[in-house]
Amino acid sequence: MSLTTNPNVLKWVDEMIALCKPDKVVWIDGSKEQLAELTAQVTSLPDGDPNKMYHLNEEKLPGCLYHRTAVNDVARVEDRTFICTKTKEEAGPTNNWCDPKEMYAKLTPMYDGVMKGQTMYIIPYSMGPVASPISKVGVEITDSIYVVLNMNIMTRMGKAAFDKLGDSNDFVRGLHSKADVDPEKRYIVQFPEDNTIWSINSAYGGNVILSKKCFALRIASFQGKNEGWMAEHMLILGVQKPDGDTKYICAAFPSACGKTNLAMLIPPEGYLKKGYKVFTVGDDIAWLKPGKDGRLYAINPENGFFGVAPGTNAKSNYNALASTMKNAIFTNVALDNDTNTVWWEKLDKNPPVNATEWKGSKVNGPEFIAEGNTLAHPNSRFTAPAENCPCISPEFNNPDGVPISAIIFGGRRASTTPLVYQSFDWTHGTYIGSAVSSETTAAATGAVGVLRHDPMAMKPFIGYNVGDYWAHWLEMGEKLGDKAPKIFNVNWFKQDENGNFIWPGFGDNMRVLDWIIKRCEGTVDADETAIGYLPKKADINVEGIEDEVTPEIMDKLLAVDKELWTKEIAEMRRYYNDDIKAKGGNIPQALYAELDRIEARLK
Ligand code: OXD
Ligand code: MN
Repeated sequence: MSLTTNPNVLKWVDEMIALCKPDKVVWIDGSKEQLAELTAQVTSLPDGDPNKMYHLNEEKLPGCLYHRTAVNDVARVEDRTFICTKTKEEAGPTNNWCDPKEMYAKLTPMYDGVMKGQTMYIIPYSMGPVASPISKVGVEITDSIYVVLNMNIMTRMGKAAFDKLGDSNDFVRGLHSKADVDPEKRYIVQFPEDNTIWSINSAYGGNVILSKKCFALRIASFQGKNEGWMAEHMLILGVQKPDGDTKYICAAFPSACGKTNLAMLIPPEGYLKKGYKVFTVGDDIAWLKPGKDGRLYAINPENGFFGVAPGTNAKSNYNALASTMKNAIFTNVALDNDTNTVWWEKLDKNPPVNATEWKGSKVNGPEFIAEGNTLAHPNSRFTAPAENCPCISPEFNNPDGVPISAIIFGGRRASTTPLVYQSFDWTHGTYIGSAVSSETTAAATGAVGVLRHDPMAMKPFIGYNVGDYWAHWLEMGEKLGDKAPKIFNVNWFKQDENGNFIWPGFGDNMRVLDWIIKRCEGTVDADETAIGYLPKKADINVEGIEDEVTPEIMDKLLAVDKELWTKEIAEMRRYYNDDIKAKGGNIPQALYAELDRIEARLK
């Protein structure tokens, strides 16, 4: 029985049923009983079935499930991701584009009868608290129970989303089929003008949890441009100061640069003693809209964390690890067969001897690693409910969101970029966002360790022309005026001549947040340099880490090397001209003017 009488939903669902021809259709109401039934089904599949999920140790990991995807289906596939706007210009130089008619014509035969013999699940969900005016509704159709169970963690899933929608046509239509999981026929396609997403031949999270990158970033960024708000690849955190006041900060870093770690940071001892606390509102995506008081407010549209497992441990991110301890899903990590628990690289120093590695072979963990293998895939993931997080913000479900004081950009940069600096104003901050670049990691397929431009950490996620996206940023700044958040840039990854990281990072990043907050409050001075405002050396609190971060190291961390920056600016001009403008991106004149100004100051 359908869960809604919304004629727009029913019409679309009927069309998709006619296309995919499932044997059975199940509307997902989000009830405990239905989820238990689906869990029972998927865990009772025989070993070797590609859809199989496994229960884990009920005492140690209650309610947790384990799954392995196909070995060629382990990450987002940017080369097979398309933005299908009417014209190529609208999609711009950072996206693969195809004419929507052509793309529908190509994919329709692939979906034709694809669910024969199978069940179609229809998942209504809300992105953001159901009661929030900033939230939006999506419906995902899928043939995968794994997707249903992930969507249950990552979104507010179930009938309440249809109640929110009423009879409106403003919902995002997502269609997913695993099909044959054939990488040659894998497509992740956004049709922003139709509020539609089609994903086929993948069963990996980032390609199939359509609420996440496809809706909450690609489609939502397009909607935001048209409706006067912003969808950004940003964590949201709150720092509660000893006086009880909480300042909220958003930060955009490219994939796998530690957004989840920063979002869940535990302040160093000295700060804890003084009474500082950090609260997580979101770890990956922020939807930002001006509020009634003219300030910028953020909600986290998601309801869970889809985090990279390797590297997560009690020290690097205690709160993330704690979030995975119940009702979580683990994908492509390793199993400890003695305890029926999970393991991944850097979880601890004791890889299981009786292990199953991420591809499914039984191995001796320590020996397997000694032979140069990893037990977990480098992009293996946990899907964990936000409510599990020990430091989840009391404002997490606030329909109005939280007021943002600062926006931080950053990336992995071995040199050039100092630990932290502040933009002169919003326009300069927009330039800084456009200049985000990072050494690549394993979150997407492709070479690892190569420097790539990733404007606002949104390169794979901007649902329209990047030049227009920058123009939208500038417009938002104008609208916000002097109520706009202050914009900063950070780099936790600076290295010395021997390739060692010179900033301790993790919880110690609190020391940088402290400076940022003081700048927002106007209680600390700064040095004006060619690239922006830099901290005076004594203003980054190093109490407790003086041995590690000596004054000489601090000099290095805060250095603005003229030669390197002259090269950086030349590279940015090349990037603007060759990679963006020459390929159809309309770069706002104001950004070129920023480039000119930095260049002049460097001279
Ligand atoms: C993610 C990503 O999964 O950015 O969050 O790749
Ligand atoms: Mn991300």
